[in-house]
Order: sequence, then structure tokens, then C-alpha cells
Amino acid sequence: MAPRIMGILNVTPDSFSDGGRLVSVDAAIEAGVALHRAGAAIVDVGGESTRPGAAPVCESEELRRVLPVVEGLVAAGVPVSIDTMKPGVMAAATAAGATMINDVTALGFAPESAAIAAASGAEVVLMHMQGRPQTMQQAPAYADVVAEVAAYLSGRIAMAEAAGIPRARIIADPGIGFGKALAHNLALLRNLPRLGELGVPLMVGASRKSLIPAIAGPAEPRERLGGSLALALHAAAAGAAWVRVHDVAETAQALAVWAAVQPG
Ligand code: 8Y4
Repeated sequence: MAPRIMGILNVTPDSFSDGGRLVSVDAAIEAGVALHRAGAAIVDVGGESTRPGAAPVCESEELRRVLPVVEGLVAAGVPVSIDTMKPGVMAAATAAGATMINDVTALGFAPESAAIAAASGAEVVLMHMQGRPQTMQQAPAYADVVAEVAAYLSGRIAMAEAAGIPRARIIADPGIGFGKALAHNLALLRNLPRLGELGVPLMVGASRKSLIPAIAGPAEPRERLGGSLALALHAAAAGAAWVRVHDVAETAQALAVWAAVQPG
């Protein structure tokens, strides 16, 4: 079966600026609706950049950016995921109708996160990261990256279940690019079936990430479609349940063709 597509909607001032510092809410909602029409089963709304070196934002600013967009997408009938590590944003977005929480800290940023996620009834994506966004790419180091990521995710799944999040609502993600050098990313991608042994669906987010130019030579993020599609199809072949991507229409087409030529 082909993975479902999570479409990426960054609601940061560099993405949906109105010319000044403000995010244009209508433009962001329109972009999210377009992602859904292009084949995204869910749209992941994020108001804080997690790129290496990006500055954190406070909760009130993050809420100001994402909440009107979540509300607009929910009103338009678009399934919404909230990309946040902040419990207050999780609570507000799920109250507004978001049905998935995508937390790159696997509910580890704040002590209240797990209880809020449990009470929300939302699905929860638990992602692995080594270090914190500010510094994570400075010197990533592992003795056995696949074993360490699997053990971390296993522990976070157990924590989430203990907090009252049923296993059926948990998705695990190896966190491609989050505190990982090229060799670490490749080892994880080659060994996705081992992560599948965690017993929960897997999400893979490799779209436009820097492993692509690291493998294939210099390319700006917008020039990484070929590599992004190769990685989405690789994730599909390895049994991933979800791929998180920027180029939804192209990924939907690639996955439809891939699915059609699968045996059985
Ligand atoms: C170009 C474009 C270069 C984007 C780098 C990036 C994941 C995620 C991110 C992921 C899950 C990103 C929020 C990083 N990546 N959530 N979030 N899994 N679950 N970088 O892999 O897209 S943000």
C-alpha cells in the first residue's frame, strides 16, 4: 500500500509574508487547501522553524501565526496536523480541530505535553532528534544509529502509552536530518524495516533535505524534487505509512505509479 502524504505548510514570516513581518492568513489557508486537493491526506501547519540554527519563537507568536490557519483549514474540511513542540499550541490547535500532533521533540519539550496530547484524542507523531535544532548539526555522533533511534522511539512510545495515548494513535519517525550526518541518514533509510518492528506506523520526512545535495551534488531546496521523489518511493517500498513532503502533487503521482506496479 502506498503511504499517505502529509503536506508541509510553513506559516513563518519568510513563507507567507504580506510584505512586512506578518503572515498572510488567507494566502496560507489557500496554500493548505491546494495541498489537500493535490493529494495530501493531512496538512502539517508549522509556525516555528526547526531548521538548523533557526531562532525559537514564543508561544503567543507561534499561536498568532498558526491558529487562524488551522481554523481556516478545518472550516474548509482539510485534515490538519499541528507541527509544534509547545503544549499550549497543541491544546489550542486540537481544540480548533487539528487531528494530529507532529512533535519533533516526541513530547519531550515540556512536561505537560503528553497529558495534553492524550486529552486531545489526536494522533501523535513521535520523532527522533539528537540535540536541539540550534546545534544539532554541529557534531552528530552515534555508536549504532539504527539501534539508538529504535531504542529512543521505543522509550517514547512507552512514555506516550503510559500517559494515556493509545498505541493506535502513535506514529514513529526517525527524524531524517535532525542531528544526523549523511551516513546516519542513509543507515536509517536503509534500515526502515527494523524501525517498523516498533509496531507502530512509520513516518519519513526527507523532502528537500540536505542529504539530497550531499549525495547528488549542489542543489537549492527547490531544486531537490528528483531526490525527494526517490526518497519517498524508497520509504514506500520499505513500508512507511506516511511521507511528509513539500511537493504534494508530484509525490502523489509518483506514489500512484509506484503502487500500480507493485506485485499482488
Ligand atoms: C529544505 C526544506 C531543507 C526543509 C530542510 C528542510 C520533519 C518534521 C521537519 C520530519 C516530522 C525540514 C517538522 C525540517 N522535518 N516532522 N518536521 N518528520 N515528523 N527541513 O522529518 O523540513 S522540519
